[in-house]
Amino acid sequence: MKALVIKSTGSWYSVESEDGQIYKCRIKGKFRLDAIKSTNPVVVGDNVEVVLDSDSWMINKLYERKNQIIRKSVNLSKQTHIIAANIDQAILMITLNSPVTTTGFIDRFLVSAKAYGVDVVLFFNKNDLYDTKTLKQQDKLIRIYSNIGYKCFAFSALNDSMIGIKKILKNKNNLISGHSGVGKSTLINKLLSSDSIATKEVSTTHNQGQHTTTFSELYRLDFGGTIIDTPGIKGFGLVEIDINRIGNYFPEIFKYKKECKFHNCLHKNEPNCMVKDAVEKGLINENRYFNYLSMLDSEKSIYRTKNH
Ligand SMILES: Nc1nc2c(ncn2[C@@H]2O[C@H](COP(=O)(O)OP(=O)(O)O)[C@@H](O)[C@H]2O)c(=O)[nH]1
Ligand SMILES: [Mg+2]
Ligand SMILES: [Zn+2]
Repeated sequence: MKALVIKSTGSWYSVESEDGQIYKCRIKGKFRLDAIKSTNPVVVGDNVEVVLDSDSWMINKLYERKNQIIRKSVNLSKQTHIIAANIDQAILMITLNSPVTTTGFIDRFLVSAKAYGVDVVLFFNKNDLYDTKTLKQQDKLIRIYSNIGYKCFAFSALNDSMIGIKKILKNKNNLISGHSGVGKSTLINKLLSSDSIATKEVSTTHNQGQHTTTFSELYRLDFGGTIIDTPGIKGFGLVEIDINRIGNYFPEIFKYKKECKFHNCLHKNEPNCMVKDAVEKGLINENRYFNYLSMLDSEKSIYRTKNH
């Protein structure tokens, strides 16, 4: 029977069959050995085949993934942790304050998503809390990110109707990320119809004192599509990235770099750099450029450089 993995604790997997039944499963031992080098061979968003093995359900086949989002390994071991699979769109939830989301964090998230080929939509939440000055600051950010092609939405998950938001999420497999406390669970609760099983699960999680769990969880949207909550994950990181490619993942740097004198220009101090030129002319946002430079520096030690 074909099913969708909606939750995983590492040893137990909740899967949903096509007729909406939920089963608790384990992985067949042999299958584990065949799996890729990862701490978790089967993840939320995976399509799997399950069979009844004596009296318990077992996952015995993993269907090919469209994509997978990997968390940067914390230690230096080669093992990776896969956050979710088969994602159409990533939502980054941002709050200007309570808590603060920095542009450094946003830009790192956007770079990672671009590298995975996953589109990102920016949700600016908690607009009911902001004073005029903060709203202006938010407008400025929205202008910067809209200008380089990202869809941005500002709202209050607590007070606003979610009609526009539903259109964005509809019929897609969405992953929602962002700092703890920005309102991800609040939004998901509001999106789920009150009679769905998932709502109960969300509110149970919620009642546990908003503790961040380590596991992603998938919810089916009754208007079409799914949304994966990624609690405790501060954005996703890349396991490996070529330092020369970081600029490609900033759309505005990508646009100007073709005219740089050197094809391998890193847009730091090289002569005739059209990216730096565009920054000076105000065509590229200075703050985004600084975030790019700081990624170059900090990533050097983390990301392996190829061809060097
Ligand atoms: N004022 C205000 N509070 C919100 C809004 N959205 C969420 N919150 C509150 O922010 C806190 C954290 O929300 P939660 O959904 O648990 O955040 P998560 O960690 O991202 O899942 C809760 O107390 C929510 O009630 C909003 O739009 N406005
Ligand atoms: Mg939450
Ligand atoms: Zn350059």
